[in-house]
Amino acid sequence: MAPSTTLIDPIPSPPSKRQKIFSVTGVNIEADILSISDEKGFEDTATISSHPLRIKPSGNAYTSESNLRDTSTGLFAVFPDELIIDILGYLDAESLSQLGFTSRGLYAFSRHEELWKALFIESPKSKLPFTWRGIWRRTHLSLPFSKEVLIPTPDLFSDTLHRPFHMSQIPLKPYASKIPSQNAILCLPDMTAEDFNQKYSTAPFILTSPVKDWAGYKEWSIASLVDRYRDVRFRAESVDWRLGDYYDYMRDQTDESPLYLFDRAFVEKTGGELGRGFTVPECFGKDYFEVLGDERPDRRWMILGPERSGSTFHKDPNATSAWNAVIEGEKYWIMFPPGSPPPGVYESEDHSEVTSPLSIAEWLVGFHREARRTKGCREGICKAGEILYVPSGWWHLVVNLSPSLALTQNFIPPTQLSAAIEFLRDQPGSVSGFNTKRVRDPYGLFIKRMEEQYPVELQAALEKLEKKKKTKWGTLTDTKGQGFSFGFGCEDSDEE
Ligand SMILES: O=C(O)CCC(=O)C(=O)O
Ligand SMILES: [Fe+2]
Repeated sequence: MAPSTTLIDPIPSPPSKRQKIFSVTGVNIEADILSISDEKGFEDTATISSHPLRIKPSGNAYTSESNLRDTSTGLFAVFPDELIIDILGYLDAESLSQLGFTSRGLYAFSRHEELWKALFIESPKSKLPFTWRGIWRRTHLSLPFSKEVLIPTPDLFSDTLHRPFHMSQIPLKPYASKIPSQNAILCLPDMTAEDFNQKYSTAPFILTSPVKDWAGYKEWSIASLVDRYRDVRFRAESVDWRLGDYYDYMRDQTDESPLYLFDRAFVEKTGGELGRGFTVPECFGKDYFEVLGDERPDRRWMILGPERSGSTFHKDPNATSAWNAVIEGEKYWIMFPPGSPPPGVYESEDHSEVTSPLSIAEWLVGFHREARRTKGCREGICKAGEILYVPSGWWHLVVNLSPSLALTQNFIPPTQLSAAIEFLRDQPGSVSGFNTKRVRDPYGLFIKRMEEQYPVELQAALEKLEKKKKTKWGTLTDTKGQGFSFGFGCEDSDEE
């Protein structure tokens, strides 16, 4: 592939020192000790490890006499790097390994971890108990670290091969520090339902007390959960892994976007034990989606992931709001109000699709600075024992600053009823989570149930929508009637 315009390793500042790092995965690698700083001068001395095979970004090819990707990949050399990876994606493990023996260039391509991740996840091995071995390739081949032979290819320049590992090494904590005071999400100890409905339900906030009072909160931790449910399978993206296997993975991996455990059946899987432990905070008590009974979409999830895992930008489904309670760890949230997609995120005209092909690290590296300066941006860190409220229609990206365990629930609070009705009525193609065999018309069903159980509230919400349609303001803005108010920082947010 033609070298890109990057002439040097795209790391913010030059390396000051090098040192040997002995990683948990057993790969001894040299690392650059770097000082990362932003335009406001935050400093974080961080370690960015070189690629395990010492592969470098494409731009460095300009300063080198040759590039293994051109001289040592045979006929593959005519293809762009991404296409080579796509083609290798059709090979089975045996063929991929054999191809790697043919040349140093193809050896480097054949070690690309994304290929091995796909091979393992799609293989029956991933459905059986397995031993996680620090990287996908070793895990798939059941290869102990001691049998691993690494041949460095420092004369191979490829953004495609270099980028994922590099992204996995970029320190993310600096992005969560020095939150500008005007962006800081409002923090309050607790809230009454009345205050929530009258003053606070249209902007994010963090409650700092309620989770600490949950029965069992003190006994819960990632480790105790794993101890008790080690052999129970939980959903992590497209796989159902035993919790013990996921825990081993979580503690020793270098993925750009670590597999994130997101399980909707955690109450059933733990014999009701986890369900009994939490109480919905009083202010979130009213939930109009309850009228759907068994026909409502999934509403609660247990979320577990390592440092750097998280959720890329999205809005919650069906214009629902959500609360997210952290049991262990810390989460950095960056949010934007309805109608204001974050920089770098593009929505289709009918709002049915969101395009953000970027990983969390890529988005932070490329867009965080601009996002912070964008009107409406809200940021905060939700710590263990705290709960964050996500209002309907708000965009959010979440990154775990340390290994985190959280519970989350989606709901329709009174002030967001009209937003949910509008969504179900006007965006049927984007409605999700319903069992389509049982529910053919989610909007019709919701209206029918509301008429039966809350006719007055339904009428008021429909009138609100009618009024919105008639007013010029309503047609000019698509904010679902939600403004956003400026918050006050938590005591310990880093004000400038
Ligand atoms: O904890 C997280 O990663 C955020 C989860 C989230 O945004 C969601 O469940 O919709
Ligand atoms: Fe969400």
